[in-house]
Amino acid sequence: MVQVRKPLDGAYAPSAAPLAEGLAAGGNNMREKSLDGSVNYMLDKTVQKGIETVWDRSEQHKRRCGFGEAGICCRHCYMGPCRISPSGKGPQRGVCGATAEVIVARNFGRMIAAGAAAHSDHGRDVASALLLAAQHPESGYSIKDVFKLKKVAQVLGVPIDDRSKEEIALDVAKKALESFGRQEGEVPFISLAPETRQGIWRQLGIAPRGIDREIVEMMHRTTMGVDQDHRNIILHGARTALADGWGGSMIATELQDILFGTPSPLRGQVNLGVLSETDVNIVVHGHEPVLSEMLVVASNDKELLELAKSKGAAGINLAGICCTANEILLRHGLPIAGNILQQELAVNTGAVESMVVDVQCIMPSLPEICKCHHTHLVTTSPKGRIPGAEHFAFSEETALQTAKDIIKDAIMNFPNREKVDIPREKMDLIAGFSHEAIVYMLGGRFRGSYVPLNDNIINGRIKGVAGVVGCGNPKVTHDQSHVNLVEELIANDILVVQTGCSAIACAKAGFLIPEAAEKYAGKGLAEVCRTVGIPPVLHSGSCVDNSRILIALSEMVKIGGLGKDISELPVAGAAPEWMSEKAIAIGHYFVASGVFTVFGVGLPVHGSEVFCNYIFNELESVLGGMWAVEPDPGKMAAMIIDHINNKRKKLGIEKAKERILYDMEMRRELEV
Ligand code: SF4
Ligand code: MSK
Repeated sequence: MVQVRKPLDGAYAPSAAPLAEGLAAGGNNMREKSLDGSVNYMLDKTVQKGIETVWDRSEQHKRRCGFGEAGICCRHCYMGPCRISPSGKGPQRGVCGATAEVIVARNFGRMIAAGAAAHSDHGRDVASALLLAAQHPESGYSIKDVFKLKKVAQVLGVPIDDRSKEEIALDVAKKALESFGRQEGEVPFISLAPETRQGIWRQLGIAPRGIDREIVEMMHRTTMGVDQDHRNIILHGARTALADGWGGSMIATELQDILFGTPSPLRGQVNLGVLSETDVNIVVHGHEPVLSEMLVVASNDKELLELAKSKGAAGINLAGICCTANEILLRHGLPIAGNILQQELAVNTGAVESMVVDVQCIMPSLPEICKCHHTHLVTTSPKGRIPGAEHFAFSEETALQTAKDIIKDAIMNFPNREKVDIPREKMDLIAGFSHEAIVYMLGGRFRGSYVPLNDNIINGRIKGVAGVVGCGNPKVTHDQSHVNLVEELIANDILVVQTGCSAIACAKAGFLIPEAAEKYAGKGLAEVCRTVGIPPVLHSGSCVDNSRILIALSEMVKIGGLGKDISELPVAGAAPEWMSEKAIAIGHYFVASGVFTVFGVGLPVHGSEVFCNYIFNELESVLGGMWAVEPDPGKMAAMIIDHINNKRKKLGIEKAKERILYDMEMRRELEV
């Protein structure tokens, strides 16, 4: 049985004198809203000022629609909307005759399609930027990682020979773009999966053909009166999700690495305390690094730095929120101001001259919050306009000039600052653990491989690997499930790989520094971390970078010793505070790749027992992976640890094998 320990304490010291003031001013007890002292501090301040945040609105919605939460309402046609009575006393079918399991499956399928569309449209934009870099190297975009370019070219079947990097990149970009509209065949990156896994997909007929095709087909199948078998819908859900994980998201990650550099470990800082009292603060927020990379370049422009000084600022401080933050952290070590639920609070510090947003996870409340301060809200994508924001139309062709214009606008806004109140909390971190960086850390430049990881899993120092990812959700205490779950896993010798807002939560808790191994990890994991020089929690990037985890799992299988398929590995996935449709797409491509995947908060599926039984039980015999849901992080940790122990048992490695130090005599015997 697993020993579940008490929740982490002491990771966050509340800011000086914040809470008492807020409570005295009539604020409710905000401390429980977040595990993070800086969040509680800012929430108290916002209550005093009467500014509404996501937590207030969540409270207003606390009597949520039970049909929606259980996934049993349908408005796919106007004979409805229909809802199934969970008590059995009301209607058990929609007007068209749809059962609860069909309604739940269709809703779940559409969430997968929406999430896959978001990641994949991101990938499409990156492919367009690579095309531009290949055709117009003077555009400001260039090819930074030629090694990776050649590696990706091989996967896509693009000849390398003695061609220039631009010629290769042109074909790589075209091939990547073809993957979206492809009608037949297979998305090329699935060839990176273990052969056994590819075989399972082909046998089930779910190897994704084209990214757009699978998403469109999911929308078609789930419209009124088409696919009426929940199993069949979820199998196509697997095909759609795989088109995301092994398609759109992988294109985004791999091509971003080519354009902007493959991440390697670097230092950074995280939390609201990274905002500067003396610099012009520009916060980038959203998901696509295509613009933020140009903002990084422009923020070092001498003329703009001079302009900032002429306006009374010490310099320009570029920081991030959410996944754009993860992108610029991983490649430039730029600071992260917080995860999704901190976006409004960053503005509420009064220290942000400009919040520059692109796409995804941007709260529509931002214009109202910005109006309470001097902050300019800047939209940049034609896909994401917000009334009340200034729009700086971004295109790949004029990216650098647009970036300069945005920074100039922020600088000119600096003298309009009034009262500034920045919480002091910030934490050091190490990030940048791309698949390539992990290989290098484990074995060096010439002997790099996953062999040492597999060896340490086999000898039991590391029990297994867990990917802990995903969002924040005001329905649960901010950051708590991420932090408690990860704390428990590393204490039980499970190496944790992270992306997205979950990585930011654990970075704030101090898990992403090598010293965390001694403080929080089990003996075996700590020993490996000490030897290799890594933290027990590896930050691998943004949401699309979950594709890095897929590649890492495939490499573990290919190295050998841990079975022939991802489903045999002692690994698991988790999204403890998820909220986005994108998380459902990620969860399902992990499941479809053979990974046991647990979500916190809840899942909109409980209105159908038949459906629950399918995804929580039966699916494992079909795909090798399955879903689970558990809101309690301690119990979630116990489920993951039990699952990993079971996999170890099946592999025959349940008992830790002690390291043998060979003497000369033993070596000679080995050589005979
Ligand atoms: Fe109701 Fe069926 Fe129409 Fe859905 S598709 S709204 S269940 S009639
Ligand atoms: S940003 S998708 S809240 S992880 Fe990728 Fe965070 Fe979830 Fe958005």
